Amino acid sequence: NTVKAIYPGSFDPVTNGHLDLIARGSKIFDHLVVAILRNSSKNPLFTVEERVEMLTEALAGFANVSVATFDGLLVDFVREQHAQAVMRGIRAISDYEYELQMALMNRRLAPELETIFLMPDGKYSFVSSRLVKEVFTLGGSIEGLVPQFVIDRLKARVPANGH
Ligand code: COD
Repeated sequence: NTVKAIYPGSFDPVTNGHLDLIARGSKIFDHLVVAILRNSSKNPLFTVEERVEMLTEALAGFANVSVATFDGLLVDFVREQHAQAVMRGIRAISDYEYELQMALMNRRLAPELETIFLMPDGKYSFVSSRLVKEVFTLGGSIEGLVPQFVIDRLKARVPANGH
C-alpha cells in the first residue's frame, strides 16, 4: 500500500522553507509530487516554466519527488494523479486560518483525500516567497533563505538595487 502526496503551491520562487518541507515529506510518503498552480490570480515574478526549472534543479537529489503543474481545482489534480493526500506547511498561527479553510473546502469537494500539515525547521518559520522577493528587490541579503541558483536568477531578473 503506497502513499502518494501532492505538495501544491505557487513556488514563486522556491525557498529553503519549501525545500525543508519537501525533505520531510519525502521521508513520510512513498512518492511526493510538487505541483505548481498554472492559473494563479497572483502576479508571479517567474513564469511557470522557470519555476519548474528551479524546482527540478533543487530536487535533483530526491529519488521519490517529482515536479508537475496543474490547472483548475487542486482536488481534481490529486484524483487524476491517484494520490491520497495533500501536503501543506504551517509556519505560524497566521498560516493556520487560511490553511484550515482550504483543507476543509477540499475535504468537502473530495472527502476521501486528507490534507497533512508539516512544520518546517524553526529557522525557516519566517521565510516566504513574497518577503524573499521584497527584500531582494530592495537590496537586502537573502543568503541562506533560498538556493544560490535562485539568487542568481533573481539577480538576472530584478533590476540591480545594491546587488
Ligand atoms: N516553511 C514551510 N512551509 C512553507 C514555507 C516555509 N518557509 N513557505 C511556504 N510554505 C508552505 C505554505 O504554507 C504552503 O503550504 C506551501 O508551502 C506552498 O506555499 P505557496 O505560497 O507557494 O502556495 P500557495 O498558498 O500560493 O498555494 C495555494 C494553492 C495553489 C494550493 C491554492 O491556491 C489552490 O489549491 N489552487 C487551485 C484551485 C483550487 O483548488 N481552489 C480551491 C482551494 S480550497
